[in-house]
Amino acid sequence: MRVRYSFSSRKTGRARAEKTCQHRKPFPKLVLEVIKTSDIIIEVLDARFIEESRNIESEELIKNSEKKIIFVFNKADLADITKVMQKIELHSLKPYVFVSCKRREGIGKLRKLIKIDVSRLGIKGRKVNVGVIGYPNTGKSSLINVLLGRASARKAAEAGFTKGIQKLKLTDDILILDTPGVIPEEETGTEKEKYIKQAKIGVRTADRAKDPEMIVSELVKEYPSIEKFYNIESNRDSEVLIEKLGRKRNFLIKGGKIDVDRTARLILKDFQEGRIEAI
Ligand SMILES: Nc1nc2c(ncn2[C@@H]2O[C@H](COP(=O)(O)OP(=O)(O)OP(=O)(O)O)[C@@H](O)[C@H]2O)c(=O)[nH]1
Ligand SMILES: [Mg+2]
Repeated sequence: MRVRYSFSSRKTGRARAEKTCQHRKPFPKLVLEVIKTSDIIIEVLDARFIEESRNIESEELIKNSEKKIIFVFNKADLADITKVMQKIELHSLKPYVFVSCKRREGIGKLRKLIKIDVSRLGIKGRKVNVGVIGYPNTGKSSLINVLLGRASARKAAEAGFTKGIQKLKLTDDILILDTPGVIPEEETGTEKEKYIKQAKIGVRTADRAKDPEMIVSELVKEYPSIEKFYNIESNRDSEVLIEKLGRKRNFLIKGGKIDVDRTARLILKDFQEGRIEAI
């Protein structure tokens, strides 16, 4: 099956990169190259949206090439792990580890999982390559920086930040590969469902989102936590919520009307950055 990918555009640095291939390559060439080059692959998922942030196509490519895969559920500081474990069957995603790059939690366990795989592979005479893949904005570069204990992989709140493959030295024997976030075009769901899902993960951040009002209207239906967060009663009607919140924040345009776009983007930003509980 030919898999086509799309990706957003951000700039990334390449500080301390041992070897870089910074020029853009079309997907899936880049994904295939990462999988081909890597002995072990870490798929970084958003702990709040584990199923939604999985790249099934990439997982299949990895499985078919008989490479090891480790699942990292990042941004665990934003998720209620007990609820996540009740909601999702994690058995098929072993080995996995909940990580918070922000709080530097789960890193020791991840290091152990990498070491177990490295010693099982028993590669001699060359470095072991560990590729890090995942949707844009899941925290791949942040994870690498925490693993390395220094800011080497460039990260940013803006999705699509990393471009090209960046190779960094994890230990004398292990190289870690930072890659740009990838959205498979073969994602399931309607265009609208895909768009909402990507908005949740933050593939396109609030400042760049198209139609933030539509996204917010869907999020408000799904997450009562949004109303609670702003302490506004709106009966899950986003128009009412935006109107009341805009007025509260004094987000006004000419004629004293509410700046609907600005208010919707604020809600989306608070949601994407985890200030609002997503479960
Ligand atoms: N709360 C929280 N935020 C995180 C965590 N890890 C990363 N982030 C934030 O998520 C955003 C994206 O981080 P990056 O490391 O640039 O993500 P990436 O997957 O490399 O993104 P691309 O290169 O665009 O694919 C940044 O604002 C990070 O600060 C975490 O564990 N918790
Ligand atoms: Mg990155």
